Order: sequence, then C-alpha cells, then structure tokens
Amino acid sequence: MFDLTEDQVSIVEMVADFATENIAPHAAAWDRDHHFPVDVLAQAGELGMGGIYVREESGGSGMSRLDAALIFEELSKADPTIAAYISIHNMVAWMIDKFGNDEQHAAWLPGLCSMESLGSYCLTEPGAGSDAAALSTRAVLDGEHYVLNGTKQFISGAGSSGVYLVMARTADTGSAGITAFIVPDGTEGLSFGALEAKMGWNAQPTRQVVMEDVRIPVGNRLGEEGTGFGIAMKGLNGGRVNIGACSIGGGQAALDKSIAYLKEREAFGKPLISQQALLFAIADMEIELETARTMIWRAADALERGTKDTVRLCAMAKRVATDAGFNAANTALQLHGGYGYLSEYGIEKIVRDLRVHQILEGSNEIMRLIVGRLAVER
Ligand code: FAD
Ligand code: 2MC
Repeated sequence: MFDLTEDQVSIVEMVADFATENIAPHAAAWDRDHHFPVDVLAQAGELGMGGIYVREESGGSGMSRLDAALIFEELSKADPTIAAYISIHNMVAWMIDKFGNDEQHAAWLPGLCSMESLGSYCLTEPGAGSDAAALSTRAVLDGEHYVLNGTKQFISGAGSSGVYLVMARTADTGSAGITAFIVPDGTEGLSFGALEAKMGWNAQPTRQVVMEDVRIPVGNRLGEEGTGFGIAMKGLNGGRVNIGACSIGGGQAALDKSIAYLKEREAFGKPLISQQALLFAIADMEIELETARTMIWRAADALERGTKDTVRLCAMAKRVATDAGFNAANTALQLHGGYGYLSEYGIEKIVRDLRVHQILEGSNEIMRLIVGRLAVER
C-alpha cells in the first residue's frame, strides 16, 4: 500500500498542475488582500474536488480517503489556506452524502460537488470549543419547522457559503441531545459577524454565524434527532486526516524552498548546504514529514475501510502531521535567515497558515486526550 497506483500518480499530477497554474501565483496577493477566490474554487469543483469522497451516484468523485490526502497535500504546496478550505467543504459534502436522504442528496450535493455552492461546518461556539458537546445553540420543533437560535464561532467560509451544516441542541442530554441541520444561506434570521482579523488563513473568511429565530423545514434535519454529535465527529475524523495532509504539503513546500536556498546562498566561502549542521536540519525535516505522511496514509486507509482503530489513528495522524508541518515551516524560516522573515520569500506565510492547524479541527491537546483515553481503556 505504500506505492501509489497509476491512477493516483495521475491525480497528483493533475492537482499539482492545477495548483501551480491557478493557485500558487496568486497565493501571496490573496493573503495580503484577504481575498477568498470563489472563482478558483469553482474551477477546482469542475475538476472533481468539491466532493472528492462523495459517492459517484450522488454526483461526487467517488475517490478514496488516501486519494483525498494526496490531493490536499498537493493543493497545500501552493496555498495551505485554500487547500484547508476545500477540505472543510468536502467534510460538509461527505456528511450530507453519508447521513442524508435522497431528497437531501438531490437538493444539496450537485451545487456542493461542483463548488458553485460552498459549505461551512458549524460546531464551535463562543462558550464551547474543545468541549464541543457543551454547545448551546438550540433547535425547537414547531410544527413542520425547527426554529434555531444561537451563535457559532470561528466559522470558515461564513458569509460566502450557500450551505451551513449546524450542530444544535434538541435535548438537554449532553452529546446525545445534539442534532445536525442544513441551513441554507438567505434564510431569514441568519446573519454573520465581522470578518475576524487573523494571523494566517487570510484567503478565507472566518466569521460568527448568528441564528435568531431561523426557521427551517423538518426536511433539513440531517439524520435523526440526537445523532448530530456522532455525525459531526465522523465528519471530523476525515477532516483531521485532510488537515494533516495540508500541513505536510505546506511543510514540504517550505523544505523544498530551503534546499534550493541553501544550495544557492554562500557564506564562509561555500554554499550553506555544505554546513553539516544545516544538512542535518534538512534531514530532520525530511524524516518528520515522511513519518507524518506514513501516519496520514495509514489513518486514511483505516477511515476508508472503517476499521475499529479509525478514531485513534486519525487523532494520532492529525497531531503528528500538524506538528511536523509547522515545525518544518518554522525551521525553513530559520534556514532562510533574515530573508525568511520577508514576505517575498513565501516562508513566513506558510508558518502563519500552518500554525492554526495545531489548534483547529480538534486542538492537538484534544488529539492527545482522544489517544490517551483509548490507550488507558485498552
Ligand atoms: P478552548 O477549547 O477554549 O481551548 C483553549 C486551550 O485549552 C487550547 O490549547 C486547548 O487545546 C486546551 N484545552 C481545552 N480542553 C483541554 C483538555 N481537556 N485538556 C487539555 N487541554 C485542553 N470551528 C468550526 O466549528 N468550524 C469552522 O469552520 C472552524 N474554523 C476555524 C477557523 C479558524 C481560523 C480558527 C482559529 C478556528 C476555527 N474553528 C472552527 C474553531 C476551532 O475548532 C476551535 O478554535 C478549537 O476547537 C479550539 O476551541 P477553542 O478555541 O474554544 O479553545
Ligand atoms: N468519531 C466518532 N465518534 C466519536 C468521535 C469520533 N472522533 N469522538 C467522539 N465520538 C462519539 C463517542 O463514541 C460517543 O458516542 P456514544 O455516545 O455513542 O458512546 C460520543 O461521541 C461522545 O463522545 P465522548 O464521550 O468521548 O465525549 P466527550 O464530550 O467526553 O469528548 C471530544 C468529546 C473532546 C473528543 C470532542 O468534543 C472533540 O473532538 N472536541 C474537539 C472539537 C473539535 O474538533 N472541533 C473542531 C471544529 S471544526 C474546525 O475546527 C474546522 C476548521 C472545520
């Protein structure tokens, strides 16, 4: 399983060509201007990246979780922010495919798979981040509708998305009282907070999603009442693998830039690459990224086959890969000396973008909590 198939090699080449041509040349400007390139996302959708592991009969690409990890690594070499947004969008599309009924598939998946309509995943709240089961957004049944009230915090894509997948409370029974809902953009009572000013991820919007008496038909409930926390977590298992793959892509780009730079930059009468201390730094970046890649591929395989250690492997891989990617980028900045600190060299953006991967989709402390709990249960 460690050799890519011919199809996978072709997928990687196709995505690398797309990202090199349509994303990489603009990444610095999008970051500077806080521009969310929805037109380029629609192009990615045309190439099948809007529903990578949505089933073909639902209009998706029907690819595997390993294919997805390969795609996110390639996209992220060009821009971690865009890659990560596409990952979140895919999480939403997959959740609707996996847990939705025929009517919901027909209503929402064509737009999501083509990326003409974007998806946002709405779990976090101002008072419930890591402790997601403590969320307080409420959904109350009123005849043929649910009425939603509450605020979601840090929502990626908010204000630009067509579909908001909202986890809300339908009963006061902890995680068992949470239900998932599809809230379309334009619904009365749905509004968005100001654009958050952030350290990185500037090419995608992050805002609050505010719901004030938002009425949605019962047909917009995803799954049964009380199943929303499980749906949210199963979506996140894939999200964690994907965000890890994004970190590897960013880290790999930083490593490749460092090798080229150290070969060219001379000090003390020779190229810096001939300093063994720096060669060892390169070696450690290479080792840690490859270790992380192995973990991501293994977790993707577990997810694909639904093995019983899926949750554990996804959490481990997310912790390892997001730390490895950030550390590689940060080391790359050091290896570039003062030039690494300048925007022009493209390294400081990778550091800023990858830093948040250690915090979101379950912080790396929460990944340790998951792995630690399972280890002591054994
Ligand atoms: P807290 O939960 O308040 O944690 C604070 C610190 O305490 C962290 O270091 C945490 O790891 C640590 N901690 C908490 N509990 C424990 C524990 N039991 N043991 C040890 N350490 C612990 N959420 C969405 O739902 N959808 C999105 O699209 C989305 N996009 C995001 C985009 C950005 C740019 C950011 C910054 C966040 C996004 N998030 C999104 C939210 C993200 O998932 C949360 O920020 C994250 O889960 C952490 O929650 P918190 O910020 O409330 O931190
Ligand atoms: N996969 C499948 N099921 C899971 C799961 C997972 N990864 N994690 C928990 N569950 C199930 C669990 O099996 C249990 O099911 P049941 O009631 O049938 O036994 C139920 O969910 C409750 O789980 P716990 O008892 O472990 O709940 P607890 O509240 O103690 O801890 C924790 C849950 C901390 C693991 C969870 O709240 C968590 O993952 N927190 C992090 C939140 C997070 O990742 N947020 C990311 C937001 S999205 C984002 O950042 C983006 C950028 C999109």
